[in-house]
Amino acid sequence: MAVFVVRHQHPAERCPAAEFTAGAGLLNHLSRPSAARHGVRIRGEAVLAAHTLVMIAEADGEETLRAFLRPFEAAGTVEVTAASTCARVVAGGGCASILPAADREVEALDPEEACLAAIDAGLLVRRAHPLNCETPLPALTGGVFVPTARFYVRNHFGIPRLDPARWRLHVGGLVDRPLSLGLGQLRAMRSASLIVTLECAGNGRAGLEPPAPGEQWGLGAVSTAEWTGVPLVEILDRAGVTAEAHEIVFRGADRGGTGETRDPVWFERSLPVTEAGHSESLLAYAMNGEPLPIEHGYPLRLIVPSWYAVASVKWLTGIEVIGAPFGGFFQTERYVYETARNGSTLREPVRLQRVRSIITDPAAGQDVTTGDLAIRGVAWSGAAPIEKVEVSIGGAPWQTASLVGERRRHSWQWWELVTRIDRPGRLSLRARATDLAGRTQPERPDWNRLGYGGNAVQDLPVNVR
Ligand SMILES: Nc1nc2c(c(=O)[nH]1)N[C@H]1C(S)=C(S)[C@@H](COP(=O)(O)O)O[C@H]1N2
Ligand SMILES: [Mo]
Repeated sequence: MAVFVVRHQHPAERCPAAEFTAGAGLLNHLSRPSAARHGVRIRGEAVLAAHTLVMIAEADGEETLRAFLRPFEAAGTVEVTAASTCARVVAGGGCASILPAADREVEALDPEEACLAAIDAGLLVRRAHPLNCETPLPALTGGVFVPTARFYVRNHFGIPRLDPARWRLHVGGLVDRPLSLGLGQLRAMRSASLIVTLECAGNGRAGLEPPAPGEQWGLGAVSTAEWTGVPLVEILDRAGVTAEAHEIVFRGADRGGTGETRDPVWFERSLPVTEAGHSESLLAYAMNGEPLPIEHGYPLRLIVPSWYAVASVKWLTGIEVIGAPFGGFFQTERYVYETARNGSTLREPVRLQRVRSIITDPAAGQDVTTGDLAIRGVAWSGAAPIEKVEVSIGGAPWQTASLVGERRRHSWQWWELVTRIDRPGRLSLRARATDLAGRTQPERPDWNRLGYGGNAVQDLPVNVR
């Protein structure tokens, strides 16, 4: 549907609204059912004093709308201007631009609709197209899992709309038995469920100084869900990985230009064979007990527990076993810690999630009162479960918080500290997690060119009254 602004004006002496039958007739004509019969949806209307009606309306084209507006043409003038919506121009990159031409081989969700649905669900949109949204921090601790509609969304391209009837997962390369599996076949296989925290390696990038390029994430590019699917090892066993195998490449159905490569690239990532063969990775078709939603990879995605979420390829269509290191764009040009040391550049791929805690309550800048104060949050680490979380209030020595709920290998742990605040003023709350492998959060982020893994201690200001 296209959006139009309509302007109708009539002479004061022939104002139809002043004549009761004509007025009522026009009202009926403008009613929702009547507009719908003409293929028109009226989004809003206003009448200006100078016998002018302004309307925002949707129709599949200008002709449809003009046909509907005929009674107004009879009463005066009608001006129709093609328009856009805020979501559409932001998704397209500005009022003057149109949306980038979609990759014709990949049918994708309408960027405007996807963006509006995310806003309606309460997500914080960081980029409208490709759609990138954070979970608001208070929603991180609302329930055992983050409700699916509020799970953060990270996309590099448009969101592919895959037809489950035609979709297949192809497994090939260095295997004894190439496979082509449909969704029904996968659902009939041995399944497993795991509670896994996904965190984007760029989470917290907005706090880096100097700034690093890429999505300017606050701290909400992290969420936890229960994922259900077929263990990856099951599929690899069926296919029979050969002795020459080195890495396993996972391909998503989404692709696009990068600005740095000549041709569009697929979203593809690899895992070392050793890792894939031992890990608890899942080929997930369900999230929080429901079919995977389209934004999160319908019909099938990889979940690599404890790794930064870039490894968890969505809209999976292919698994290819290769005999050499994979050189794809998202493997070697992105998701790499790049640091300058002694005149040369060190490059190390992003893998396990670094230890981190986030304060979810109170919120940054919130007013709190003197007396008892409960400070709560989540903490996780890819290397090992959380050992402790400490909190420092206004620069005072660290106090140990209590860990709440079950300790799970691949999911965050809730924590809580109830303390007293005696004096009013501006205070800084800080939380620091340490895992059972002895890793702890640094005071300052470990700066790297592309801004990954910045797990420095969060500094959260509150106003005590
Ligand atoms: N096919 C595909 N898979 C993908 C991505 C993508 O853009 N395309 N983004 C990755 C990154 S960087 C992250 S952080 C997670 C985000 O998963 P979510 O959107 O379900 O939260 O998906 C990963 N898998
Ligand atoms: Mo990410």
